[in-house]
Amino acid sequence: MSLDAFINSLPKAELHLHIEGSLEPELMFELARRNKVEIPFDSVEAVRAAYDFSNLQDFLDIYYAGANVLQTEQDFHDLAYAYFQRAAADRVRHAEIFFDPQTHTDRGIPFQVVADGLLSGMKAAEADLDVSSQLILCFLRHLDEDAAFATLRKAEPWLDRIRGVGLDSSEVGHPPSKFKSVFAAAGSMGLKRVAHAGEEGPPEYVWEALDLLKIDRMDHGNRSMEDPKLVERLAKEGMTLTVCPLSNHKLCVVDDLKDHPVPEMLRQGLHVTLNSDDPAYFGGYVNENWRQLTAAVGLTREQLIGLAKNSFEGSFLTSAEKAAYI
Ligand code: ES4
Ligand code: ZN
Repeated sequence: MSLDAFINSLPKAELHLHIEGSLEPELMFELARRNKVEIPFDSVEAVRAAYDFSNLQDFLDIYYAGANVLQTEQDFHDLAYAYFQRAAADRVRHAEIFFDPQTHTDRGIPFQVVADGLLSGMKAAEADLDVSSQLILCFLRHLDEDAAFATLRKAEPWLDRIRGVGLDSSEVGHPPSKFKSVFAAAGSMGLKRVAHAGEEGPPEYVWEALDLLKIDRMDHGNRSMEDPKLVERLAKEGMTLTVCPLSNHKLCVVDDLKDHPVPEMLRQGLHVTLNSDDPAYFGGYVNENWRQLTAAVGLTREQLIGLAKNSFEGSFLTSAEKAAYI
């Protein structure tokens, strides 16, 4: 079996996926038409051509603009279902997906529309495609902690259907410490905690995510590699890192995929998983991330099996549920 076929055949979980980042240009146009929303592009090709980023903020500006076409519960259902169809084709058996409620509530879309639409798409995907999933509510870190608390309050009626909270958006200048209290509140409500850290931000932000936010899983974490003591801590704790190779390349976190830190992370005993982040914007779904990274750095089949195992181990499934996959 070719290496590509081997990657395709491996059952896997996806643990770092922004559902708004799976909005393909074709669906963006369809929703713009359906909802009579203006978008600043003439064609699907023009949208794709605009996806040329030199850093995280460049991308975020376009990503938040794209999300404007999402208006109704049906739109959020369709967005989620389209992602799960692509994921199922990549043999994703379980996905823990991020959503950014503030991106929608701040433009007048009720939390209920977003949450119920996504949950309905997730339920349909589980029934039709046999992909299980959980929701992770992300706070936008460029906004203040009061806004995060207001979002957590809005989410209260849905907390039995939300697995955890996360932290995303512009990292530099918005350290994890800014969200210490809201993460403590979320933890006391029984929610899991994850945070983007060390994508563009320094190793200090990763320390803060561990010590102040008390995260259960680390999103990205690339810049941890600059601090040997931090790497030792992450390895000792068995902390799962949700790494996103094509995202890192598109956002210039790494200049060349050949220089991606995954091989060094594995050598140093880190629990790495491979994920697609915002697949509609970064050029590929999960298997494309696995394939391109493997071609660039030369991962072995044994390493690929380890990465697939890590994806289930690092998930928020119960031990019994994990045992069914691993
Ligand atoms: C994101 Cl790649 C990335 N980093 C931080 N926040 C995000 N939101 C969506 N994609
Ligand atoms: Zn992300």
